[in-house]
Amino acid sequence: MSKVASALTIAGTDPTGGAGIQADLKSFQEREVYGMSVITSVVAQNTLGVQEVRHLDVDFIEKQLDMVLNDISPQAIKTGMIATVAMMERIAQKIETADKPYVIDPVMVATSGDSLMDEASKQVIRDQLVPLASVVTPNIPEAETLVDFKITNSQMAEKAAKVIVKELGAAAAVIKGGHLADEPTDILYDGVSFEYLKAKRVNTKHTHGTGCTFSAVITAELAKGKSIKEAVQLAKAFITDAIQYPLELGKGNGPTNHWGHRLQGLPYQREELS
Ligand code: PXL
Repeated sequence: MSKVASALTIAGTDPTGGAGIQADLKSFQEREVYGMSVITSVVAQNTLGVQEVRHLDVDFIEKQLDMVLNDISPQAIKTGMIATVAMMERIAQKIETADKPYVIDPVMVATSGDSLMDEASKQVIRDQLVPLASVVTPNIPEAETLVDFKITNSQMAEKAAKVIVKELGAAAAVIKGGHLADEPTDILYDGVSFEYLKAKRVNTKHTHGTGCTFSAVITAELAKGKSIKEAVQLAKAFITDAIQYPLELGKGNGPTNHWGHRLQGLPYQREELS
């Protein structure tokens, strides 16, 4: 048995490397977790926006999943962009069978404002994927879609997290506060208590792929056996550093800095599975 933790991301691509599969793999690597990936859609995009999306055939997505899961069993799985109902249903079956810690980034719209999901998929993510999740990581607009009410303050965000856990069936939810007016405080609810994860707002336009990176770090930490609370706390520190040390790349909303935490000295330990 390998002593290295591994994690699998099931998501779309970003050829400019800041979001999607590419961000996930970079984040896994930074946390010393062996990264694997199954591609759902190939996205022609850059830091300015999305130009075109090609969805892979559902049978072929399943084939990729089988090739990974029949060979190297990940300790945790995350999903990002899953654009269609057919993809979601097939992927949900595989995740249920795999029975591993599972993080959903319920990707609906890119940082650029471009939609990354069919309308009908929004119901399926709520009904079929969220109940399987260890952690769901919506931003405010995504949480609003999942719970079907407006979120304008932290009380509403707490209520949304509670609905996602108690009614929709996830083990935990983190509502990301980046879209709220003041401090970007995230709210974690694990079915028992709330935890407020605070950070100072950084004045930058380089936030492309923040959601992908944050949820990938949570996945990596769960793969190493960390608790949900520890994993989310570490991911918050990681993404704050990734935003704080921008790379100044691209003509639009540039990528975050996946090695920002090295500049900051975030606790970085080699983990071994027992
Ligand atoms: O962060 C959301 C996201 C997910 N997946 C892909 C993306 C983006 C945002 O740009 O491009 C492929």
